[in-house]
Amino acid sequence: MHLDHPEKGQFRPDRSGDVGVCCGFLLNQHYNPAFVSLQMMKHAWDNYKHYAWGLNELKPISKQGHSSNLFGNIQGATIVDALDTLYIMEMKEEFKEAKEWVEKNLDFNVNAEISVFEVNIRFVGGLLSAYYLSGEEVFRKKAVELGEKLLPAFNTPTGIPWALLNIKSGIGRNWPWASGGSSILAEFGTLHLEFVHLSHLSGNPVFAEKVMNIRKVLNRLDKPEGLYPNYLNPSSGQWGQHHVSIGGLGDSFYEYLLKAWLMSDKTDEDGKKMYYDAVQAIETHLIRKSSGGLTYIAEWKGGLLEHKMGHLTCFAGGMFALGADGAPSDKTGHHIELGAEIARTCHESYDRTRMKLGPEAFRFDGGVEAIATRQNEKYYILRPEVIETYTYMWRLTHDPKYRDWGWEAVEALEKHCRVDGGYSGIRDVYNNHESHDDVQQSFFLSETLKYLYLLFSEDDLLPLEHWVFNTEAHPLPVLHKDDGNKEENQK
Ligand code: DMJ
Repeated sequence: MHLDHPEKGQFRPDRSGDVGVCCGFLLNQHYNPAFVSLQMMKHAWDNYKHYAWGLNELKPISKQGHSSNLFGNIQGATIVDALDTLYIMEMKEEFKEAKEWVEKNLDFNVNAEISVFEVNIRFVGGLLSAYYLSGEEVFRKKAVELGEKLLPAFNTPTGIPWALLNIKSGIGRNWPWASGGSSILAEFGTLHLEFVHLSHLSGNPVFAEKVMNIRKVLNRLDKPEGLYPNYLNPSSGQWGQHHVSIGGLGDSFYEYLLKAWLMSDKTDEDGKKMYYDAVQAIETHLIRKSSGGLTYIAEWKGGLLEHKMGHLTCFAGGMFALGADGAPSDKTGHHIELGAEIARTCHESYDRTRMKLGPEAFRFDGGVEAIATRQNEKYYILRPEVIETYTYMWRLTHDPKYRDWGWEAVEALEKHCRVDGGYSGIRDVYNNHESHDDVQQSFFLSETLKYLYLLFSEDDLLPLEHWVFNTEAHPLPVLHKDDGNKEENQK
């Protein structure tokens, strides 16, 4: 059976269709793509609720809860991560039950070592968005309470926070695998948006001060070739290994420089300069074109290039396009073009697999282009970055191919990832048969399905002039300067 191509034109969810026929393959003639994304959300949510309610994530094959040590014993990651998606999709009953769970059960008074980054982007970000969308005080209170719990992470000689923190004892440390005891660029560099909003909502400047200090430390340091290494020691204030990546370990640091500037209503000149300078260095040293004409972003290891691009790196297409508007005047079109080229490369990485879902990493060497060559890079764990880039590209260009590509991803997700008990990642996207990893990641609900829904909705649903999405796709409002936020934006 095959899914018909969706009719173009009306992309608001159409609730008049017969929902009952919507399972696995969506056979309803009256559907539209946004409605399909909503049905996917319903399937993911209903199964989580049925089999793993209150736990962090769902194992959709074994139909039980899945716990990740990223959140210590804080519970309910899927609920908090999904709150805003439920709200945006107008799943009112589900939002209500999620809110009640947060009120009664979300508890941060636990003896738990957590990842500061993961808890910030999923829990703080999820609560902040839920507050801004719904106006429900409980979300604001919980976000600020959790933000306060994270503050001891900054108790290091430089103020660069630890990666891991016990939120009861306040004792922090770094990942044992990180070069020279370093903190990770994409982790300490991905707190800015949420912490600025925590200050805004609590009236307590301490949150914004902590993240502005990270900026200061970074600005004092020499950068090799203008690039930011992934590792920085929080005690010595020196870089660790000179590895640079726009994918894992580096990615959202760059995203947050741009978005900090956008979220400040374009008053955060420092963030703006850091972003455009970094993009310049990335273009010079990391971006390459394959002989087959595909633009990719390589990884940099002490001056040598590894011609590999991660699925995570694919978010950069959307970032370049989003930043095009502020680029130096002769570069605006160029940044949009760069976004389009990265989107095309990432689409190729999907198209060149058997399942039409992208691998974790793909290479441009040894005679291949945009294909994973190592077995341990062939998996797909329901990640959002490629769909995220399609969504930005659609919003910023209205080229219909981005909706077509998004629809291809919907078909592939329905065919290979949807199982009775929810949605599962896949171990090898080049294989004929699915081997499921049995995890429904919380970011599938917060990001992948939200970006799909936005891709197929009108532009006035969370317009980009008024909202920035944190790296977990939680929308945060732009702090407009005419609302008296100027001072805060410049702290
Ligand atoms: C998400 O938690 C966030 O997007 C993060 O920035 C990177 N990884 C995952 C999704 O792939």
